[in-house]
Amino acid sequence: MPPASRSPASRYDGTPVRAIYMLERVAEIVGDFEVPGTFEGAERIGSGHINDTFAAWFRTDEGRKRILVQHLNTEIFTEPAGLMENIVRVTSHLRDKLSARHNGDLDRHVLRVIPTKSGANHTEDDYGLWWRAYNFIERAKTYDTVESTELAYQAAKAFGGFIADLADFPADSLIETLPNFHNTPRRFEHLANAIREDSCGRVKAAEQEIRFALDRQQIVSRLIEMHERGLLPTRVTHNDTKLNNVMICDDTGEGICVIDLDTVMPGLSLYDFGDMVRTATSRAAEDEEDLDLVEVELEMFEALVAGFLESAGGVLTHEEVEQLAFSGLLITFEIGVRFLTDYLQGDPYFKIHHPDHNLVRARAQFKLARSIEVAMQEMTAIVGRRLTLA
Ligand code: ADP
Ligand code: GN1
Ligand code: MG
Repeated sequence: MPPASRSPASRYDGTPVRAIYMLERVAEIVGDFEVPGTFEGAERIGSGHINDTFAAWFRTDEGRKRILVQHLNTEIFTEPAGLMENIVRVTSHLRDKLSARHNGDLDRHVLRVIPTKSGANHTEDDYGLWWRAYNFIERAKTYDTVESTELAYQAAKAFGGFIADLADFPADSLIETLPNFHNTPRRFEHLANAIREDSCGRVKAAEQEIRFALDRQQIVSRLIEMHERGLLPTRVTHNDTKLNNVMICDDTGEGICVIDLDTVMPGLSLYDFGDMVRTATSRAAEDEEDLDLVEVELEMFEALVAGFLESAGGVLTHEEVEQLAFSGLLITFEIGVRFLTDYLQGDPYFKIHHPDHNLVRARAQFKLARSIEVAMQEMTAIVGRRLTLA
């Protein structure tokens, strides 16, 4: 029996031994939750780098029903109780906001934590792993890569709506589930330490990427400094707004529900916009090896700006809007730095599918960052035009 989430196999997501092991755990814990019928089976879904996500289905009098069951990685999220409390409070706030506007099925628009039979918001299995369950959003899916400007627009509108709906939520009442999550200067320091230590002897293989990163120290502090000077407000933000963290409706193509709420905490709106630029301006995958395919598309960027301002424009300040283009560069660079650091340290954090995976991911982020640098004037002009229109 492999040990829990940090067995050597665990970093290679999808290995047969881990897949079977985790499915066994799902079958073991699913009955702890308020489930809709008789458990029939489960399958792993999604392509997240941190948690383990499963669809579990049940036989009921009205046919088959699914719920979402997820293992929360408590080696990364070391305060799981506070994290779940954050999610329960934020989703209930969103639900109140939505119910004032929608007559439709709220369960398609906001996550609902399914309680256990004893009323808790999670359960622990015999090995101490944390599990939670959510309503399953049917007739909708996530996209790992952006296929159209419409998709970019819809995703940005949904993430912008998330910020707008939480603008009146007291940010300081949430715990910081991962302190300094988007502290880019600190991420940069971690990289410098990993290079100095070279604990896995990988520095040599990553020389080019290291040089690219070290050459850009001058960009890392801009947003944090603006925040410290009071120019950018603290908000309740999502902090992990990659494209595949929003469910897109199969029928309408609309971004209907923001998911993956573990990192919802006080932050800057620009972190959220920046990660959309990273994941939804190039059609290439996050781990694309053909770097010629990794390139910012200005039409996608324009669609992101339009969608984000459509829903969040009413709450954003002038300074926030002015930094939209820069935020794309910063967050793309920051996530590249994190992938590179993880590679140098022997992949302790992100799940990987092959030994060089984090290096490949870092390379693609840096190529995209470079292409954003080149396009920065045009991107700034796109935002400027929107500002003039407003
Ligand atoms: P991770 O933190 O590992 O990225 P996510 O919460 O993003 O985990 O879930 C992984 C994937 O599972 C998502 O990209 C999405 O495709 C699917 N998923 C997550 N939550 C739901 C849900 N409530 N209903 C339907 N699918 C979901
Ligand atoms: C992780 O959990 P997931 O796959 O949605 C990571 C993000 C990174 C992203 C890169 C808690 O997101 O910060 O931007 O990978 N989440 C955490 O794809 O570290
Ligand atoms: Mg996710």
